[in-house]
Amino acid sequence: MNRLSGRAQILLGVVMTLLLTGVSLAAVALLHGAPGPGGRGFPEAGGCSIPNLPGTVVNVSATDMGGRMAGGGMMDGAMRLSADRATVAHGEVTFLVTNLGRLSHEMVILPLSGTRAAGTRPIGGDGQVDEAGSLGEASATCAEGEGQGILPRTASWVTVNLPAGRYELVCNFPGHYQVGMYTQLTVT
Ligand SMILES: [Cu+2]
Repeated sequence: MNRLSGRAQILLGVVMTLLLTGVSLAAVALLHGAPGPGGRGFPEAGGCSIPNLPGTVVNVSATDMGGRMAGGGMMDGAMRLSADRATVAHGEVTFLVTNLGRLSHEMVILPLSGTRAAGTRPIGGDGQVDEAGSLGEASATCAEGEGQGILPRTASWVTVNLPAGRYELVCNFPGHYQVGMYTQLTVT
């Protein structure tokens, strides 16, 4: 191989690499830019393809500070679960939970009895709260319902029939509830 054809080959290699990079970037842009059939999810839901979601859709987002420790423990408020509304009409409701954090999370729907306020459930030795009375959960990656957790930058969803009442949406990964992963939802 002479020097010229060697250089030509290198040049061809560079051009091909640039071309392939361009194609990949365009494909990624298409995947991220195109709204799913439901079109109601956060764009940060990553590569998850979200189906048409039935009923009233409540968008829930999970955030964290990347598991950063402060003073040997996690600060209160270091992780959050927030919904785009505080009240919703009773009936068919779909929760679309998007994980914007850097750790895995989930969302469990628990009833709030009596006058109990969100965030005041007793926490067990395992760092979790009792899930008795759960109406459903979204804890699968890019899928509906129960799973092993919602990986960062992905989403999970669950459709439930909610009677009127007070509810608390919680993340029951060990330790997460006690540092702020809960929010109240009133069903009218
Ligand atoms: Cu969590």
